[in-house]
Amino acid sequence: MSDAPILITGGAGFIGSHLVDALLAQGHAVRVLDNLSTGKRSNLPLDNPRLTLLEGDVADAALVARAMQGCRAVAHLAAVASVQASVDDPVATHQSNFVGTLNVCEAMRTQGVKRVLFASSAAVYGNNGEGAAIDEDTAKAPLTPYAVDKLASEQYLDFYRRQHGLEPAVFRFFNIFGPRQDPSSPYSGVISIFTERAQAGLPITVFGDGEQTRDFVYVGDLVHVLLQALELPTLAVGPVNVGLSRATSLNQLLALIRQVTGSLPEVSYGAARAGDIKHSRANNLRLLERFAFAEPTPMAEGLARLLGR
Ligand code: NAD
Ligand code: UD2
Repeated sequence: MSDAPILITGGAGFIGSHLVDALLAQGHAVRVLDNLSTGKRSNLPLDNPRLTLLEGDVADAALVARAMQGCRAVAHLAAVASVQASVDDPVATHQSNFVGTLNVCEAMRTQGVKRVLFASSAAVYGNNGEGAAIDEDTAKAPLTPYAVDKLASEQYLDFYRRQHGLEPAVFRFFNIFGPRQDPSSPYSGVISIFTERAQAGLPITVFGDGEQTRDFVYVGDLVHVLLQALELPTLAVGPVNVGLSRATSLNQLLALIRQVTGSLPEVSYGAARAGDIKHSRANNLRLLERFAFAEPTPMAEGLARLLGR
């Protein structure tokens, strides 16, 4: 195994820190670049000598170049993950969500690093494909600055592939859940909000009738795919949806939380969120073609891990 580290931008965050754990467990050296805006030191095993944390911003080109030195691959996960933050302040989030990607590409080009994983989002499809299983060729409709920056990042990565031989593995995540997902904003992932409130005995609000569905993926199953993308000798070109192609409604989710915890606090139903997508589900045939994907973690089991049961 090469001793050259793998750089993980955003490695102190929810998804990044699970990837860090998995890589360290495999014996790899890992370098994290994170500005700790939503990520936390406590998400990282900082006493592990194979892990280095560089605190700083992916918008800082010189710092990204320094972080890249001697690395053998990159997982570029750093971004302001809140869509609402991008709507409120497109200029600031663009620095993280787009300029950061460009800095990663440039640092890779100048230092000859080839392999990069990129965390894109189902947000690039907007409302297109709603109701059907969305495949990667579904027309793109980025409706927010967040989605525009993700799609533009994908396209820049493809430019660097064609022009400079980068090997990007672009993943469009659907709804990822698991331990360490931050529940603190109203726009945080619904599972992190519902489970935190269920544990605290606080009332839960469902926006709409609860019959809207999402394609929830346990973070450990995503990490299993990311690990493969770092190691495969060759990568097929083109983005890959990360979803299970399974629809779970919020009402089903609440029933599962009740099953795992034994009880539920008061649940009320309010107005649906403006612009909320009713049904979001991935066509994941490309994922299954390109990566080994064992039977996914059942929702109840993922919830039990999240709830520490
Ligand atoms: P997260 O907020 O926990 O992780 C993002 C990390 O990036 C944090 O540690 C944060 O401190 C860091 N970061 C943000 N801006 C930075 C900057 N300018 N410089 C350096 N570090 C910076 O969120 P997450 O859910 O773990 O998201 C990881 C990636 O996956 C993001 O790119 C996000 O857009 C994408 N994604 C997540 C989901 C999901 O369901 N969680 C869905 C689609 C896409
Ligand atoms: C996800 C992403 C978003 C964007 C979008 C693209 C997350 C956190 N959000 O939004 O970044 O990529 O997909 O399609 O991954 N809800 C409640 N009560 C609450 C919170 C949420 O009822 O307290 C509802 C919400 O109205 C929605 C569902 O739960 O119908 C899921 O909400 P979400 O914010 O977890 O995710 P989503 O799919 O809207």
